[in-house]
Amino acid sequence: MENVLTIILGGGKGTRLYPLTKERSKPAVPFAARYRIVDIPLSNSINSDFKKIYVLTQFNTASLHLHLAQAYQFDSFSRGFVEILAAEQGFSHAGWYEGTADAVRKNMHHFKNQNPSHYLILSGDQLYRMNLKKFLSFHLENDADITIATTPVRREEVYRYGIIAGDDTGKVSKFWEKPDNKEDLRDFDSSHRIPDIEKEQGKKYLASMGIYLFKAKVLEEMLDSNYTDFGKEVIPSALIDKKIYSYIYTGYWVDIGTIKSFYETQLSLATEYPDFDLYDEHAPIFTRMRHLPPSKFINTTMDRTLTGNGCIIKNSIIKNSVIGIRTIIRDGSELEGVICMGSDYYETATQKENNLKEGIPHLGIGRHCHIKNTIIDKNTRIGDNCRIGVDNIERTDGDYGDYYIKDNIIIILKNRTIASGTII
Ligand code: ADQ
Ligand code: ADP
Repeated sequence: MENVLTIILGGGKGTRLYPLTKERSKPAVPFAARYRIVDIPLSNSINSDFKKIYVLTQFNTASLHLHLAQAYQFDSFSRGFVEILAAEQGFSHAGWYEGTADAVRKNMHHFKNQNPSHYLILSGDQLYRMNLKKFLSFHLENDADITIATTPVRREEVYRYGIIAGDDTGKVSKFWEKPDNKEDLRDFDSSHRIPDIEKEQGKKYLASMGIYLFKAKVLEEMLDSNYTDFGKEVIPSALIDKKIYSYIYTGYWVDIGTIKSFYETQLSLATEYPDFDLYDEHAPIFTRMRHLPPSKFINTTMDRTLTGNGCIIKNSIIKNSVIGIRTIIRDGSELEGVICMGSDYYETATQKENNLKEGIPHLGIGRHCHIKNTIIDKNTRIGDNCRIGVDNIERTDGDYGDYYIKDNIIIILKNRTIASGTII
């Protein structure tokens, strides 16, 4: 019986999702109205029956801790657990995890206590649904030391990935971490292994998905050295004397670790027939059960929109948007292409009276606002008559205090207030 430990890489010092990660760790970033990003790799692992899971993150936040503790409870017979290992709480060291392999190494003695047969390494910021049990079977059948999950990509995408070359059995002979688009990739043409349907779309190369299976002893021994990164160091050096195989996955797989892809992927989930199915009951995405009231829409038009529970929306028009838990949208507002993360709480009548006295907008979105192309983080107050992302004005990427513009998308920061009448 294999004893597989799943390790979810929950983000480096990286700033790709900043400012959504300004006050929370990456795994805790809210996703698709009711989830958090970490729910995706966790659900893939649990649905594949790998229930011993560590989440490696640079720092822990109240929200991540609460979310994991409440959402992922296993019965006492399953021996399952989900544990956060934050860099700041390391055992024999202080400071950040320097890279993906460093993050694993710094917790290795913790993992060894579990006496695993294999380590399954998953990236923390990808949307996909994969049967990881099949991945393990492939690894075992080949008696591989390391198996890399790969997916077919086009020439113009190779610079973003580790590209592999190998024979018909899947044995890897070469690995190139993020080759330049101009490099000579003749030796990396994997057409002979790629299914026709993918080849017809011009996909001739096999990209590492950053998902790896290691024989436990192999990883433990390799991390005795000072490698800091899997793609840059561990995999290339393993090619010398380890048996590496590549497993081909051709389903939906998207990196949601940048603001642009985070935004676009969620809006695509709100369309009628998205490529990723949130409604697949055989492999659900798990999340924390909240005891929230239903959402209520009064005289409101909703089109291609996902909503969480506990929202109240009145006299508004919402198009292709994601409306998170406890979102309040007041009279006469129009939203299109907006990801609104919602709130952690509702305001009481007394708090609202105080808001009026102090001239502060209520929590949520005010009256007659017009908002497009924006991510609104949690617990924000947007006053009345705001126009955000609507007017044809010049917007340059940058930090503007209460909001950022990144990849051309406006991001209103958590807990901030946007005064009535603001135009962005
Ligand atoms: P990258 O996309 O560059 O390449 P990387 O920055 O190594 O990915 O991050 C991989 C995962 O680890 C991400 O989920 C990230 O958040 C997390 N992570 C990064 N640094 C971390 C740290 N210090 N501590 C904890 N978690 C951390 C990798 C491979 C490529 C492959 C792509 C596929 O190197 O070969 O093609 O992933 O996306
Ligand atoms: P996130 O990472 O989601 O932005 P936090 O780390 O701030 O969130 O933690 C959010 C949790 O804190 C929520 O689940 C909520 O219960 C609680 N919380 C935060 N702010 C308040 C508040 N003003 N009133 C009541 N509860 C709050």
